[in-house]
Amino acid sequence: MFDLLSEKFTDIFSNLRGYGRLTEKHINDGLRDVRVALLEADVALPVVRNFIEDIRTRSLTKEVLTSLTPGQALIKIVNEELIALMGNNNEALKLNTQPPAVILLAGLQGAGKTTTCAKLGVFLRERENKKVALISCDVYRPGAIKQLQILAKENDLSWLESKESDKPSNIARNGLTTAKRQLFDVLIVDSAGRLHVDVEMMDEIKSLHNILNPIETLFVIDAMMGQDAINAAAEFNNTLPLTGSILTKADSDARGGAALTVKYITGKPIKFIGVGERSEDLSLFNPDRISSQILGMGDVLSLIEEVEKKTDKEKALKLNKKIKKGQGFSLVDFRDQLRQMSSMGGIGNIINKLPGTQKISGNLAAQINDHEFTKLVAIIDSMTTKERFEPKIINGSRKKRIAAGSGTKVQDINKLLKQFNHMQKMMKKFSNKGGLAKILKGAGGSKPSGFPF
Ligand SMILES: Nc1nc2c(ncn2[C@@H]2O[C@H](COP(=O)(O)OP(=O)(O)OP(=O)(O)O)[C@@H](O)[C@H]2O)c(=O)[nH]1
Ligand SMILES: [Mg+2]
Repeated sequence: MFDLLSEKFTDIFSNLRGYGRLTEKHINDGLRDVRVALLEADVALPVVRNFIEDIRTRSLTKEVLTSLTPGQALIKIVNEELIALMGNNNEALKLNTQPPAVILLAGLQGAGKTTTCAKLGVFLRERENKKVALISCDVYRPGAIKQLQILAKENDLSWLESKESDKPSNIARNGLTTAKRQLFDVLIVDSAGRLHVDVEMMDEIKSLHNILNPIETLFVIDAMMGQDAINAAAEFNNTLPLTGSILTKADSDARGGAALTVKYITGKPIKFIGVGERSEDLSLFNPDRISSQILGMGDVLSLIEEVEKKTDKEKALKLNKKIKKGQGFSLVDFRDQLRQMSSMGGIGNIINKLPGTQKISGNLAAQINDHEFTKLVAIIDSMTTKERFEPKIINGSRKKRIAAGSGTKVQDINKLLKQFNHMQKMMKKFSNKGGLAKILKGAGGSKPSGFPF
């Protein structure tokens, strides 16, 4: 996702960071590159123009030009402007109405409407505890109704019957009555794919909207379709009182233009983002997270969440206490941390999410593969308890014994002890501040300062 922009932005900013002081020329050159990158990513021209001008105005101030870290100051501005462009915060679905709250999905053919109906159904059931029903008004594409029925069944969602021989307006009317009678909280309505230039079909969706009076009317937009989808968004927005969009197939799109353009064109926020074909592949659209990804800051937020989720809180607390008490960070603690990192999908996974590492992650991940983890754990396993708590007693002959026991070489033992020493120092420094999650939060360079590797 957003790989193209992320790569370009990383390059542009690493160039700018190279200057001690930024001049007006540096900024203008940088902005020219940003402009090209955005256009290549399929961001609509008026959006690009405004965006660049806003950034230019804000960056040519004394504050940025005389800043000691002008590159950082500029990134901060770009980050803020990107977030504003996408709508600042995630806008939740509004379902606060007399039930059933109707959600109508509309969009071009193949955009992902039917798939998204099921994803939304699962999301609302799991996250909001809603009793959800799905219904299809797509009587045009053979098999479309069946497709929704199968998805409903697979996901254990209620499906209200509709027939290809029936009129969409009838289906809508009857569906609404049934959903009311059966006390569903939410009714998600799938509609046929249509071209925005097809007057008859656009009239049809308008009349479906009138019948259903949905509280949410969402435009489903395929991230891969680029400019065409953007033009369609404008037309759908003219026809229907859209309340937002859902961006699909973001997992397969490297450019990200739609994410940056839709809000500007329709004035309505993107509420969700589809990131795969499975029913659980739907996330809330968070402008700040998307911006971090685009700026090559990695998906630090989700990494922190992951660390917090996976880190054994009790062990971490115990460790913190112990270090505070002056008992120090032992090789046993180190082994625990290694195992935890391993359970988070290995160092490759962690590094991928760290700031500025997208470009090098392939290399790094290969160098520090998970084999390395296993090796380090094996070495610690081969030590005696005394050695684990007092590594300074590990002399030459002990090293030979440990190496033989763990199937490694004496150099490996030396390397581990060095890494451990480093880690121990870092731990001392950070133990008062909350452990690994905090170390990662503070990461600003190409690798977290607390990593021993
Ligand atoms: N990779 C990926 N594929 C998706 C996503 N959403 C939908 N798809 C795929 O896109 C294709 C079309 O999805 P549908 O849900 O049938 O699209 P639709 O808008 O209902 O299509 P019509 O009813 O024919 O207009 C299917 O193969 C889906 O699996 C997504 O977020 N990521
Ligand atoms: Mg469909």
